Amino acid sequence: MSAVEPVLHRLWIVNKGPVVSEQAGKRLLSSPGSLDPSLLPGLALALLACAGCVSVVAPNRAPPVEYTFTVRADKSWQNSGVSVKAFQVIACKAQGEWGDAGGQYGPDGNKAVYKNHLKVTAPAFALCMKTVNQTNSAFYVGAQTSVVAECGGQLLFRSNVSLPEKATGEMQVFFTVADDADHDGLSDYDEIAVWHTDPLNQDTDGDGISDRIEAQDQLDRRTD
Ligand SMILES: [Ca+2]
Ligand SMILES: [Ca+2]
Ligand SMILES: [Ca+2]
Repeated sequence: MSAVEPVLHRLWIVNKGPVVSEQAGKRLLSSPGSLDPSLLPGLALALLACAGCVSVVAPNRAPPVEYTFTVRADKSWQNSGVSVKAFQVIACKAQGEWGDAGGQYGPDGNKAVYKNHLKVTAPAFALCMKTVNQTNSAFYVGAQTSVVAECGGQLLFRSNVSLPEKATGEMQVFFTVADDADHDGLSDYDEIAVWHTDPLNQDTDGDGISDRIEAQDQLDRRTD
């Protein structure tokens, strides 16, 4: 499979990081030509440091490493062995199938039956993810998603609520873990390489709508 694409799932799990605005903006991102990226880092550093809203760190411009993990049809959380830090962006794609005589389910699970599990409402048997230190919440991954880590720890995967006894099959999960210096929910690499936004500014164009919301809006328009 090709590298994980920097896409945001339509069922984006609530980003608990500090974003500038959660309002449903409908403006497109500024065109790349409207920004001079070479001028932004210094100005953004100063503004953000004065505001005290984010720690000032250099953005990571390297493409993130892609990991692969196989999730068994199993009732337990399974440890991928990959660690994340709080506020890192985890982008996932998954494929495969598990089930039994009652049905076969891909990563998006049984969309006819939604279940609540660890504060996540997702299709039964859908693929879910959390860190080992998350005790009361998880993320719905499905076939594709991008989420912000709530806390640090190794990444665990399993189905949303228990699969039936004797279920078989497996899911292949392909994922990346990338830094997000400004905590806006877009990775440094994606901001630089894909969205042409400032990795040190949560609201590059200063319109009160965060870079992540504007990126999501662009994706929504592409898929409508
Ligand atoms: Ca960012
Ligand atoms: Ca940004
Ligand atoms: Ca904006």
